[in-house]
Amino acid sequence: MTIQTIKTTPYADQKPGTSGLRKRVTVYQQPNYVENYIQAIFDSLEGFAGQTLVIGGDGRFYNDVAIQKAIRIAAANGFGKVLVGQGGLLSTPAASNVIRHYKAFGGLVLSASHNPGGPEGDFGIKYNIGNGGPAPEKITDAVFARTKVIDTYKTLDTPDIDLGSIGTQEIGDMVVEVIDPVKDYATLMEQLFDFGAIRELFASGFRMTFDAMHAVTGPYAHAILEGMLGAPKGTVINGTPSPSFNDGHPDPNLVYCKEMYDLLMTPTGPNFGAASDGDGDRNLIIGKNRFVTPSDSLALLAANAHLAPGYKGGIAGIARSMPTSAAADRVAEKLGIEMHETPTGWKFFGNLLDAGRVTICGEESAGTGSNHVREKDGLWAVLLWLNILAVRKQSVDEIVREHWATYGRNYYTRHDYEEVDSAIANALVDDLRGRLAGLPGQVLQGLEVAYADDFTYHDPVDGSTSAKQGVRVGFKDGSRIVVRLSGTGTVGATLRVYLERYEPADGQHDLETQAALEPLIKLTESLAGIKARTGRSEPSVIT
Ligand code: VG1
Ligand code: CO
Repeated sequence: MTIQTIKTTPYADQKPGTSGLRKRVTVYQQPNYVENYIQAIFDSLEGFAGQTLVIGGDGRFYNDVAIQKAIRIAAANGFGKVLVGQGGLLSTPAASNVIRHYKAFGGLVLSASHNPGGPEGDFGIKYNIGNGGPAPEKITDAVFARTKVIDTYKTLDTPDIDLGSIGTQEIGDMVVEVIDPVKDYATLMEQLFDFGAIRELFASGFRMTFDAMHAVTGPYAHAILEGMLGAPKGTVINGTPSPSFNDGHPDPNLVYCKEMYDLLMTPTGPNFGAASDGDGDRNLIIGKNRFVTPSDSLALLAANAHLAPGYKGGIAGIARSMPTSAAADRVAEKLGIEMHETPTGWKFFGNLLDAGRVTICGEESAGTGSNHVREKDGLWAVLLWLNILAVRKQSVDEIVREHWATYGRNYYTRHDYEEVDSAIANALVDDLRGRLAGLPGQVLQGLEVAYADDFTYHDPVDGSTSAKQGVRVGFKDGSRIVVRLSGTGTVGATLRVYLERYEPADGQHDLETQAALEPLIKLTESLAGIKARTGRSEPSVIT
């Protein structure tokens, strides 16, 4: 079989964002769009000849087409082997595990995560390195530079590979092995958690609902929760992956999981509700009468991780993205362990995890994970919660309240303004940036500004610097406003406003979140003029 070298012309818009290259499917369907991007990735890497590449995706529309292209390009570029999930499926954390477990050179994760799918929806490609985590900026910058000048790509002229059955095939000089997408991941979970205790919990009548949102976690949740852990059939809902996510929005938040939230607020509902996103790396946690914010969940998981066998020796440290609330910081302080604040996106946690400086990481955007892989992991978070509930024999609400009574409560919300005109959004953030220097010391609506800056991260492991990661204004009382633009949207700009206010351990823990944050909401408007500039009367999504 001969390797073909095909002439191509560059696209100007292949700049990877917070988590890979996300675009409308119609953009990806342009001639050579996928080929250019994958070839640009390979052109930016060295030393993969004869090595293994992992490929898998969340099963969304165009997954099947892009995987076939990726396999051919990998073969033509000299990879020795491709490991691909059966049916082209691998959740993002499972892909990370497969890369690590089989010591692959890296992997391609095909997903646009929580963005809608289908022919009119979004698609995405992300490259992960040998530690199983998203490529660091050094690589994504090199890939973008390469996409701007690429003029050829390599491929093979072969029929499509059958991804339906497990086993080994050959294409050119490369081996393609189709693997069970769930097995290795389930084994890893069994090592980390006390499955016996969780089985007993279900056997005792504890009931949960897990919403897989018609996305990739369905097969994982069926196998682990209903299979290995004995949860009753029907515990997992929407558990069959669909290329369009059943025309839904696979984002596990209170907007798209409203029905489950309502169910958990009724006396006859289950004890526990959880959901995961399109590619299986996010989690939503709701106990009976208690929604747990992702920032609180990070703090709670860190404080209780030692109850699970995989973390019984304690945790080395915690990392959170900058916009995530400081709730976890208080846990780290009490445990006397390292605490790190990184820019948004999982790629910034990789170095800290590899260096053994942190064990648990999290983001306010419903992402939590640990050193077991190098991605955030939705089902992992659900299983750690279950393990904690099984050991503590308390309800989610009781555990949350005890936590606040110990550490205080960080009231927290995020307001998103989606599909804002990019020029308006950029000007808004630029103007805010321009005024930061004058803010410290000023008293705004009764709150004194302690600091105001645009977050710059200095990676303590490799010494790299990432600037302009979000505007933050902190106040003397611990309150904070953060404003940044999303790096995962595909249309216009998404403006994210993150608001936080601290109430001490003996303070008021029962306020309604939006009411508790109302003064900060007003203050943000007077500082940034979002409503006036965007013409929006309210956020598109409040989480
Ligand atoms: C968002 C979240 C961020 C998360 C990223 C990828 O990025 O804020 O915390 O890591 O999505 O998650 P942004 O740039 O849009 O704010 V996923 O589950 O979409 O891979
Ligand atoms: Co995701």
